[in-house]
Amino acid sequence: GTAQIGVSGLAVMGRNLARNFARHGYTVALHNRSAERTHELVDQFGDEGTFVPAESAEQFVAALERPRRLVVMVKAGGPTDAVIDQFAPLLESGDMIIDGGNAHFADTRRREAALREKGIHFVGTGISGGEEGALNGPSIMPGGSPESYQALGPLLEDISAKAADGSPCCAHVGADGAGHFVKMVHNGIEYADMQLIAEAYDLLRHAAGLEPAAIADTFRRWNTGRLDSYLVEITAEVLAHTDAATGRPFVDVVADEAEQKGTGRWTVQIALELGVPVSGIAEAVFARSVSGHTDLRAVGGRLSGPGRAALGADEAAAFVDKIEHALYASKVVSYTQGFHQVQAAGAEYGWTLDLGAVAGIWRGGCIIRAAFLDRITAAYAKDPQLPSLLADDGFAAEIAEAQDAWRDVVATAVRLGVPVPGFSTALAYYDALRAERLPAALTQGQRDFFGAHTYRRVDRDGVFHTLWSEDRTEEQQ
Ligand code: NBP
Repeated sequence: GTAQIGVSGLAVMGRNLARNFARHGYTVALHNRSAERTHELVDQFGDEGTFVPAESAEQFVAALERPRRLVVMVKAGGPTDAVIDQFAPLLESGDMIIDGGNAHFADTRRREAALREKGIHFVGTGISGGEEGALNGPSIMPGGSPESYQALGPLLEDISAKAADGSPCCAHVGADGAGHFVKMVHNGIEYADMQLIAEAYDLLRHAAGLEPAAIADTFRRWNTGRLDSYLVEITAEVLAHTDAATGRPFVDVVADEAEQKGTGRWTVQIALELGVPVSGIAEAVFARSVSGHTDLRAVGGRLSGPGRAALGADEAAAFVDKIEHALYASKVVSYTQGFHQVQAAGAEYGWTLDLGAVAGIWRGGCIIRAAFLDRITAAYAKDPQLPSLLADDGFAAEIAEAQDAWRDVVATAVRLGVPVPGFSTALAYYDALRAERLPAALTQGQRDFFGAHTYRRVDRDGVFHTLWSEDRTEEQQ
């Protein structure tokens, strides 16, 4: 075969990835379960590069140069297994299957182990950026073996987004499911970022008393500073938009029930299993869930609130700047938690991860792209063993500077009855890390009392139990 790469699964994502490869000068073999999509692609976009359409799996595999590189871009779950089962018997040792779908990393680990026995490299790859990114440059997070990256990396880096400094938003993340894991955490962080921005909007509107157009201007201004990011940019666009049918602000005619496809939920489920506190992402998932419970929210009419008016004009102007501090500090905390989760997964699954490189991959092409990610890369470059992003001097100093405003924003929100689960959980996490003593000591005492679960002491090594129902002497276990 002559094709350097093949794409099987030519719905929106696969079609655009295939075109992206072709536009970069690669010969691309094409395959889809139903051949119409294959023909459609060649009919519509055949002049963008060199395509080799295949009617069958056998033809597709034969069209590829060896070692073969097959990108699978089908619906995640059963369809991915079906396609693997179809191709695997036709492949040889050293060939590579790249799964660019939104697979659960545990499925990727299972598939990688099974194919490794046959000498086939299975490269679970997180791809972010939607349709537009697939065509013009996505953020690419490949897992799998380092050897496979040797053969695959140059092609993927070619078609990936480029950061402001020109470097590709693609790097080998780690073995087996590491790429899909990091993609999942990316989506969890995306949920948290969106929730924090939503809380800032809610306070700008209901505490500072601004209208959507003025709030759009505020986000536009923030987007020129340390909050410079794709999500803040589109927030301004959405808030500035007027509904054509009613002439009202668009944000006021949209039903206030947020939906989700599930990757945020996965992030939280796995964080619970790993024992990693990703409270910002969890609150973001729960906030969407609360918004969707119309039955619960109907009860709200009977629940009393503080009955406070918004802030006065003088106070409001200063409060706007404080919200920027609260948003930034909370964002630093949610990234801290997300990176902790990636780091913990690395230890659990034996991945060698470069956390600074992970931040680097997200600088372009994906939803959470932001100037701020350079700072994270720099923090890990300075100290690859950083136990937490909050241990970085730069971030610690910025939060120290922001914290008075942050506390004031949370306190004001609480006083006015505006829900800020993201801002407040981030602050609680920060204060918990700072605390010299946590009430967990009391929790341990209770656990020992009712369940003889034992405790450790601050002054001596060992495990202890107090005979609570007897004479309350202490036994060393
Ligand atoms: P879909 O997720 O809608 O899947 C459609 C493709 O899967 C078609 O090519 C279809 O073939 C094929 N397919 C199905 Br369904 N069942 C199959 C089976 N049993 N055997 C073989 N092929 C089968 O496509 P998409 O929206 O382009 O997404 C592709 C992947 O990319 C998904 O995993 C998705 O989650 C992910 N995605 C990522 C992003 C992002 O931003 N990263 C965005 C959107 C999607 P047919 O044409 O014959 O029906």
